[in-house]
Amino acid sequence: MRLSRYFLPVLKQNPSEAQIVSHRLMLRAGMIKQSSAGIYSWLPLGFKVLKNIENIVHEEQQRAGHIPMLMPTIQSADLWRESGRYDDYGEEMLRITDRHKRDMLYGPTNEELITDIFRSHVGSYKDLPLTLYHIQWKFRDEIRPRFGVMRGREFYMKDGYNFDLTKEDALHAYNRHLVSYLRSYERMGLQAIPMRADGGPIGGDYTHEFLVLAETGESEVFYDSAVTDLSFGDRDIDYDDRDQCQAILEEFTTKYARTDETHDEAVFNDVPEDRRRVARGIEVGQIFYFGTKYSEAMNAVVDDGQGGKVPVHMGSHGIGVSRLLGAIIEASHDDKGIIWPEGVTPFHCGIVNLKQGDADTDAACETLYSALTNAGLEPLYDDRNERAGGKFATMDLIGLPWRITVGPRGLKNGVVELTSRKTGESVELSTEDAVARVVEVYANL
Ligand code: P5A
Repeated sequence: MRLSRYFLPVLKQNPSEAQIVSHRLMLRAGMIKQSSAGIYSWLPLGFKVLKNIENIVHEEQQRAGHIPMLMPTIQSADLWRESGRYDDYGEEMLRITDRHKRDMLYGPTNEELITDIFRSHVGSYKDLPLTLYHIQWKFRDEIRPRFGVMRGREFYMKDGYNFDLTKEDALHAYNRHLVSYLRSYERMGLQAIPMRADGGPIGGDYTHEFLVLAETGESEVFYDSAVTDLSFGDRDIDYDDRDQCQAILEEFTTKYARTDETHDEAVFNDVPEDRRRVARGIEVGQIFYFGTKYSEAMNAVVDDGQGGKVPVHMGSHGIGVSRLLGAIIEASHDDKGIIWPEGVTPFHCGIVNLKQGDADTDAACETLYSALTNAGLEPLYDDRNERAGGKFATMDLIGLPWRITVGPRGLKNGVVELTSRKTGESVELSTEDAVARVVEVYANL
């Protein structure tokens, strides 16, 4: 993409409404624009990152054997009356009446809708196990939407639902989700720690939240600092291997890590004192096992192969896709702007032409642009007639992990400059070597 033809409405001033750095930087970098409280338009740069995050989630869910689909945002109130949650959900639910005076709602989550789909089409244990998921907009009429996309009213969520014959099978589904979530967050450059939590309006008492540690996080968390040494890394996972998935769950959840809802001071005090931490975190996902809560209420039963009919065991599993943009920025920025992890960056590499209109720098930039594009990467070429300082400031603000700077002086010596956004380190290389270096970085992801 050439910046002269893109739509990147960066702000020079710090927007006064933004209280935390991620919100401020998303506004300044022209990623989002508020349309009303807690509801945002996703401008091109923000939309690109949102899609990158969504792609990682899709890939990892399908790797785990979970099946993508799409359900609507607007749901009928009748299903929610069946489960009993229509009244329970309270003012967070946005209720709508259609022209025929039917009660509708903008879905805050989809347990009812998916259970209805399941009971309409599945009647036998032979069709289990089954895990369906979608990535779709949700609406929760939060009393205090704040921090930009972090606590929105309209937000983008991946929600998956497992249907199993037995509790044991459903717990394996739970473990598969935990493993696939750990992989997903790491691909986004994040450490998200699973912590014992509370079921809230979704239900069940076996649930973990995934938290990214950050001072601006809304949740208070208590943990053994040894959990921060754990990393998922590059492992071969067989998602059908129950023992392997169970072992990973134990590896990541045995040490003390809980949100304030489930915190138990007596148990916490068993952690060696120098490892006890009280901090704040951003909840980027949550997994639940709630057994037969919805299947009993909504009569989602299967024939069990022994002449009986039994309600299925279920769980639901969510990732806050739009919230993740905020969480990643909270975890990765400096005073100049965002520092995108390579896994989610909107463009792979920036190209800065220090002397637009100079035949040699223009030609070198064009060469770089096509070489990177031909290698399957997306460069962002700042080809505007702007001062170098302004171009650098924009690149730093929008946080591309790599920048290639092209100027007449370097070209005389046959070099361009390759700079890492994260470390600030620069090296002088030939154009070919600069391209090769960037290509190699992304090939190793
Ligand atoms: C699990 C999937 C559920 O709704 N039902 C379907 C279950 N879980 S949850 O924890 O309530 O939400 C899942 C994730 O969505 C994100 N999230 C939000 N993001 C932005 N703004 C909000 N107002 C908001 N509310 C929830 C969180 O990341 C949460 O973990």
